[in-house]
Amino acid sequence: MTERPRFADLPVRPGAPPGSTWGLWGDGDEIGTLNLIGPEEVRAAAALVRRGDVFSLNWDLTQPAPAFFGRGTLRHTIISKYEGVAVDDYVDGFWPQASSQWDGLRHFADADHGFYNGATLADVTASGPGRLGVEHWAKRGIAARGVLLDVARVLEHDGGSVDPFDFYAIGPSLLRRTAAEQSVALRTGDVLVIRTGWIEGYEPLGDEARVALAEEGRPGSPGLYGDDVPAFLWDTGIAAVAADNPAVEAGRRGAGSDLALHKALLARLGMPLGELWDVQHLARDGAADGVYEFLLTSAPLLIPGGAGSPPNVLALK
Ligand code: UVW
Repeated sequence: MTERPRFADLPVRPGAPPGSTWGLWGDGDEIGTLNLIGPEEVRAAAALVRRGDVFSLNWDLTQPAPAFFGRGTLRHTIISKYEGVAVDDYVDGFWPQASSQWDGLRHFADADHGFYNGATLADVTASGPGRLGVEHWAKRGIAARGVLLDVARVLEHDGGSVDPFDFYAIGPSLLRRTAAEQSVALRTGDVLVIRTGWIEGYEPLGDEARVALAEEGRPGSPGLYGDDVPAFLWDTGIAAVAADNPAVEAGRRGAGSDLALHKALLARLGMPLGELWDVQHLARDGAADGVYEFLLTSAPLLIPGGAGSPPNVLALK
């Protein structure tokens, strides 16, 4: 691609929804803003591995329990065979979007215009491999520069404590401020990872509180919010955005959210959303060494026609 249009100049395809990248990478494009990560970005990201430390950002696949949004919790069975000299196992009730996940391009539509690049509900519900299936990401894999913005830490330093289960809007100004305080700049092709402190809030909860949270429908949480978020992410060149909360975007306790950013980011921009990523160790390391950029690798599962996948995501510093 020669020059990336500004958000204000989108769409490039006549008739496509406002703020959409539809047609920019061709009518048959399957990977959306992952197109922003080219060989040059991957090489530069690889150079960020200096110490050789590896951080997994994958949460326990059985968490949260109970799962949110009517999803199920994975059940694991282990069996011994061949008279005890071998062990096999299998899982039931595996919902690829129940724990740490990528929301794929099949996951969410613009109610008036359809799925990314104009795909229809029939296109994305056809079984087997097909349009916008997560297999397209799985086959290429994801390697990029990752940047952690530890918004929760900045807010804690302000002396304010943010309730991990209530609405708190994180918009461009707070992201810019966090980046400035961490002395890190965002660049084209980056995977932006945001820490809200949600998982640290969730893990100590007892069964009753967990059930109550799951029954709220959409749990409250701090997260991205605002009409200016899509333009900020696109004009900054962000290839994908992830957070440690259930939906990347902020949710109101009880009422949830209208998922406006799912529509604007997934359906219109074609931008992958990573949810429930466990960034606790990475955040502690960033606080200790002041380095918030790293090589990020992710190998989504090759689920033909999948709407999402665990990210299998690593950060290497
Ligand atoms: C829903 O689909 C409601 O949630 P999410 O994309 O956040 O997993």
